[in-house]
Amino acid sequence: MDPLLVSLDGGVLRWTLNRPERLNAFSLELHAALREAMKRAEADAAVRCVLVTGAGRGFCAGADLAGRDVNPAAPVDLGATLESNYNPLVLRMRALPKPIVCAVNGVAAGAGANFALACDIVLAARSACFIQAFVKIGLVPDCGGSYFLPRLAGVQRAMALAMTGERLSAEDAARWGLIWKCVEDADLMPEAEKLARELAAGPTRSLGLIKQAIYASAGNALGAQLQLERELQRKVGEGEDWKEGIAAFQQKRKPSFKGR
Ligand code: LHQ
Repeated sequence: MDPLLVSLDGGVLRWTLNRPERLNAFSLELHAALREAMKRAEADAAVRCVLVTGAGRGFCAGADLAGRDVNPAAPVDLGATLESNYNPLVLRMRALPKPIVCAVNGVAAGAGANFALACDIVLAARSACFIQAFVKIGLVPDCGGSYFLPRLAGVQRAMALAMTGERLSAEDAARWGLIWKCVEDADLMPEAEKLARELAAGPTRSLGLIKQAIYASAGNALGAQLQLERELQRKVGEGEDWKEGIAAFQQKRKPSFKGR
């Protein structure tokens, strides 16, 4: 079975994590498929938004723990898989100059929870939940969790989530600002698809630079951020979509952005 289903429709590249019998846990094959899918998202101009979700009842249960040798003869370097798989994935997601929408359809645990938080706009079904499961097996948060959590939810909530591994409901995740919205289960895919389609029809250059600006703010002082805004506004000003945006406003019609 393909560990990742990939399809392109209306500018939306859909990634469906597809190992439902393991709650879509990350295997090496899934990582390899995500690398390919990311390559396509980066290179194909027809892709103007990515939509990520999971097959079956779970979103993603983190690293696949099933086949792990717990008594290996040689010492194991757990950092190696981060270096070769998770870290490049998260960095490429953040650097992709196109929006990534995540529809969390069920439990998101360990690296699965933080993979969701690495996306740009996250919606979750009411029955979904987020678990920083690492501590339960004697690990530390990875896949960006120790970066995203304190920034999204504050240090205190991040610390308690990471130290207890307590399950956070989708509703609380939305209330705490970890995610954009919690919606009824039946509404998750229609809402996420609607949002992804709208973004795919949006001014792609502008969306990519919005992403750059918002993420850069975490490491910038106000002065540097204002300079960045000036640079980014210059860049979008070299494209076509802003002209269409203003023309459409003046002509009282909907803009037809080309993503250029
Ligand atoms: C799974 C998994 C799974 C395989 C459920 N693997 N099969 C790790 C290691 C090294 C270096 C770098 O980074 C990392 C990153 C990490 O992500 S560490 C954290 C790994 N994830 C976890 O610790 C979560 C483990 N899973 C759970 O705690 C539970 O399954 C949750 C809370 C996610 C869901 O619970 P339930 O809804 O009760 O489902 P379940 O436990 O019955 O799982 C359903 C099936 O999925 C079951 O298989 P089975 O054959 O018995 O039906 C599980 O074994 C399998 N599964 N997670 N990570």
